[in-house]
Amino acid sequence: MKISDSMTAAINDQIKAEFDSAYIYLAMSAYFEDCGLSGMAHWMKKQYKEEVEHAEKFIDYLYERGARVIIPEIAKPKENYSDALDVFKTAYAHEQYVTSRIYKLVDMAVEEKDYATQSMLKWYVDEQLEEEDNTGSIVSKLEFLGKDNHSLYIIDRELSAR
Ligand code: OFO
Repeated sequence: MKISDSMTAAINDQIKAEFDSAYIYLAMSAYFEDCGLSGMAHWMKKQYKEEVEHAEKFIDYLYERGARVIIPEIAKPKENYSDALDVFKTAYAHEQYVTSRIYKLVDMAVEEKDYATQSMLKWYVDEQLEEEDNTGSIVSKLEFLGKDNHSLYIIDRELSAR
């Protein structure tokens, strides 16, 4: 069955959102490098690569459905943050936003009775659960341990193991 034009457009829009996410995390990685927090920079760089994979997975899905992929323009990400907690709070809020986008795609696929897209999106629903949990738990850790250099050193070392 042919994928609808509206679903193709919505997935193309999500491809852009995934690349935008990638750039946001790459900019966060650069911010951490500049602060000398190389473990956090490493964590964000990994996140950037994951987001590129998310975009590619959508691209491959549209290819599979014989639909046209539009390679998007990527928005310039924010460069500066007040501290590590600010960065991870922003990342957590961003993942909640992305989850809401994925849920809208699911709603659309259900409305259109597009079972193949519903099945494909299941992976993203599960992935978003993990993404929110990952960023949210780092926010909790930063809030719990505080912002002093010793706490930052411990969390930075922990994140370097990702
Ligand atoms: Fe693609 O999950 Fe984060 O944004």
